[in-house]
Amino acid sequence: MRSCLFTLSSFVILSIISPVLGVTLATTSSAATPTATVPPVASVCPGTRTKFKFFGVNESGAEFNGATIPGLVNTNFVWPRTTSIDFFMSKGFNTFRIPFLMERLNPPATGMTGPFDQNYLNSLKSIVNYITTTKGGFAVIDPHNYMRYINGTVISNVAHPHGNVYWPPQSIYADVMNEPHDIAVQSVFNLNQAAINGIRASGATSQLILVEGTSWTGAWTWVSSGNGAAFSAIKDPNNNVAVQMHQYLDSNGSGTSATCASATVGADRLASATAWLKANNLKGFLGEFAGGANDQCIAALQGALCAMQQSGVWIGATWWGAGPWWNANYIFNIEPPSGVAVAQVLPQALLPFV
Ligand SMILES: *[C@@H]1O[C@H](CO)[C@@H](O)[C@H](O)[C@H]1NC(C)=O
Ligand SMILES: *[C@@H]1O[C@H](CO)[C@@H](O)[C@H](O)[C@H]1NC(C)=O
Ligand SMILES: CC(=O)N[C@H]1CO[C@H](CO)[C@@H](O)[C@@H]1O
Repeated sequence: MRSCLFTLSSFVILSIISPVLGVTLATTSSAATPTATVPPVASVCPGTRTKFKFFGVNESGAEFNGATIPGLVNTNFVWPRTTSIDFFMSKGFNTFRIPFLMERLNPPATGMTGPFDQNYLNSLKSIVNYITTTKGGFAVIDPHNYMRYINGTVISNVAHPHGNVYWPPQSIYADVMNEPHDIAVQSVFNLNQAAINGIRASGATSQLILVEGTSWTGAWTWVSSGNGAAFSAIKDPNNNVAVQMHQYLDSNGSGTSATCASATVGADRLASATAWLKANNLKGFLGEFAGGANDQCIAALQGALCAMQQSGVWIGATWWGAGPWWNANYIFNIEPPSGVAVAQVLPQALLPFV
């Protein structure tokens, strides 16, 4: 999401039901069942498709209230519910992107390359291990920092939160950095390339790494922003990198309205990025995407996912977003049992593409 982390914090506070409820609800959330039927995929997406290797949701919460550092768990931030993971895996999804804050993992007192906060690290490991080792899914570790650390200072080293975190399972993936913006494209490229090199040098040689460009890594502006020209040079010594892009379907692409620009806006906005991926022999991963819970957006979402699977160059996608603290009416909330996207968007727009 392209909006500034700090300005969104008051919105997030309003969204919090209660830290206590966050725990209580966990025991009931797996009972949810979508109410709409799942259309046969051939009816919404005919022809030959390549299924996603990675398909799932963002699991938000550990990055909430980013202006409060370090913040208190279950008061200012929250970790995903295991029952939410269970719910999505029971429906055939396998991938969870876990946003976290670098200021909480690497406390400001000792800085970005200092020691980790052990409580925060252990909680991150706990949910990641649940997803990967316990459930057999994939976890994408996402420093939700917009390429900035403490009060908006642009950072110079993004390898640390990845390269030094515990990495044994093959199924833990590094998202280098969420949504850099207002930083020159070549600087963002250089930081991503340095992160790949650093992560590989630290011994994590087999995991997928996802790079993100500037301009909030938008798919619709991937080429026009200059990301395309710069990122065509991305190199991974272990040859296991994909380009993560984000795409919202409202008029200005910011993910702040439940109204989609048109019924075909999903496929339209992805077209130039898909062509770029093909031309550069690279793979794409749509790490954030969403539209409102209405017929026009469902059509636009189906069109986007269909175009992606028909192209064969997109290896994954994660919906924004699930998580314990979204207000039930938050326009893209897919947290079971009653997030606004559960009843219709999930069965009609997402499940056909599992
Ligand atoms: C960040 O900004 C706030 C508000 O100006 C200030 O109180 C705080 O000390 C700053 N933090 C650091 C680490 O510079
Ligand atoms: C995008 O449009 C919405 C209204 O749909 C508005 O609230 C929001 O501020 C706009 N965001 C940007 C970044 O222009
Ligand atoms: C679209 C959207 O809701 N984006 C979110 C991006 O991440 C921050 C931190 O969780 C949220 O505050 C935004 O709302």
